[in-house]
Amino acid sequence: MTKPIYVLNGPNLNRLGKREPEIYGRTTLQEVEVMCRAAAPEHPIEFRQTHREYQLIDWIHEAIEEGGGIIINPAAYTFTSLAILDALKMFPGPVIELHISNIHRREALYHHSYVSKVATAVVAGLGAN
Ligand code: CA2
Repeated sequence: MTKPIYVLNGPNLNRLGKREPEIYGRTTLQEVEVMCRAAAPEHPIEFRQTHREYQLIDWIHEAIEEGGGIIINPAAYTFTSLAILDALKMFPGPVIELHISNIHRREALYHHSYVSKVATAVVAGLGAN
C-alpha cells in the first residue's frame, strides 16, 4: 500500500490568506490543501496544522511509522526547535522544508533554520505554489 505524504503546517499558518497578503499571499490553508490533493490525486496525503510544537513532533513520529515523505512548514519553530530537528533526523524518507516566503530575503532572525540541517530539499519564496 502507498504510504501517505505528511504535509505538516506549524503555528499561525491557519491564518494564511487572511493577514499580511504582501508576504504570504491570499491563498488560504484550506486552498493549499485542495492544491496538494489535486497535484497528487492518486496519493494519500495527511494534511495537518497545529500551533503546538509537541503535536508536530508526535506527527513526525507517526510519519516515521507510516509515512513515505514529509513536507513541513514549521513556521516560527524553524528557527527555534531542536526538538523538531531531532524528530526529523529519525525519519528515513525525504523531508522537504517549505516556506511560503523567501526567508533569506527577510530580517536576519529568519535566516537560520534548524530544519535545513536535515532537510532533503528546501523550498522558499514560491508562495502557495
Ligand atoms: O514563509 C513561511 O512559510 C514561514 O514559514 C511563515 C512563518 C515565518 O515565521 C517563517 O519565517 C516563514 C510565519 C507564519 C505566520 O503565519 C501567518 C499566516 C497568515 C498571516 C500572517 C502570518
